[in-house]
Amino acid sequence: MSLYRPPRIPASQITPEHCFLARRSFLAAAAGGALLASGMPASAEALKASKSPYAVDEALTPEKDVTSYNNFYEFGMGKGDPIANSEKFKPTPWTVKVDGLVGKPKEFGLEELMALPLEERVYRMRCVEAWSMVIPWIGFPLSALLDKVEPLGDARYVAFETVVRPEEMPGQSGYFQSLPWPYVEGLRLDEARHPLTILSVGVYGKTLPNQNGAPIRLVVPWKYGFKGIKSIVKITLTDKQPPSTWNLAAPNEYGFYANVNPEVDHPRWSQASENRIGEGGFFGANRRPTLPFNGYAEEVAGLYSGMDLRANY
Ligand SMILES: Nc1nc2c(c(=O)[nH]1)N[C@H]1C(S)=C(S)[C@@H](COP(=O)(O)O)O[C@H]1N2
Ligand SMILES: [Mo]
Repeated sequence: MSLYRPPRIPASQITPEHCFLARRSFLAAAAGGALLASGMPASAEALKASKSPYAVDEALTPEKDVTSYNNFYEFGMGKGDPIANSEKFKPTPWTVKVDGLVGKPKEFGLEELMALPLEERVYRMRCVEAWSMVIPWIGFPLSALLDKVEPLGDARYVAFETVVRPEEMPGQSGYFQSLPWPYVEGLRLDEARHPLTILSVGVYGKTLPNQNGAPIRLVVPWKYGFKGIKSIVKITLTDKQPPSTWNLAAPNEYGFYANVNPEVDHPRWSQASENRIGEGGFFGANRRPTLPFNGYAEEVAGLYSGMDLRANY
């Protein structure tokens, strides 16, 4: 599925060093003004969605932060790069191929997926870089899509793949090349089928901006943000644990499970607390404790009973 090539930036540079670079380009973008004022591409469309009971009772992160402080290495490594460099990306037309160990493999047109009952889910999100946001995603449970293809009895994992379009994604070629492409991710089938796991097609009442993973991306709120693979073109049911990009790039730093766990530090920094983006003061005084499973332990801890979460990080 993915032809692994060693990343051209050393693992030691991936984080948190790139956070500093990122912050600089973010501040530069903010100084430019225009980008932040129009976080939404002209093509953003209003979406109808029912409110879901899955909603955290915390202040939403401002839309301008959700759409301008991003990780999407296909458009560059800085937090301000995705909004600055994704203008040429064309999220329509789009299809998602679902294949592998399923009874009814199928390539779904985006329209068919957007016609599924959409819900707004206000989720707490946390990046392994120790910042967090509260985001009103719009989407549908991944299980609704899996049901349509009828997974076979021996399917145990779900593999995901991002589109490869170097001509529209400057981070996938030349000087900005950083990770092996395509970006890939995976979940165990029971994680994929959990009702909190959604495919998102919108945020803040509109279709997804390119920088947030248009037209369709994964959202798994109890895992570090890097599990939330963007601009998905392929979903494959398998009987083997699939590769995941950050685990390939730096296996000692990023595990397959990537559950938010304040007790298991990243080898180079603590995971015990986090900065909530947008709450005044950048990486300032607004540190809060990080919760086990990002606050979703009641719903998902049972998925991991009996597992050593220090070994399976
Ligand atoms: N294809 C792809 N998906 C990706 C990434 C990426 O670089 N490429 N970055 C991940 C990381 S590290 C994070 S924190 C989230 C960020 O999602 P957001 O920018 O919508 O907040 O996307 C994840 N999905
Ligand atoms: Mo991340």
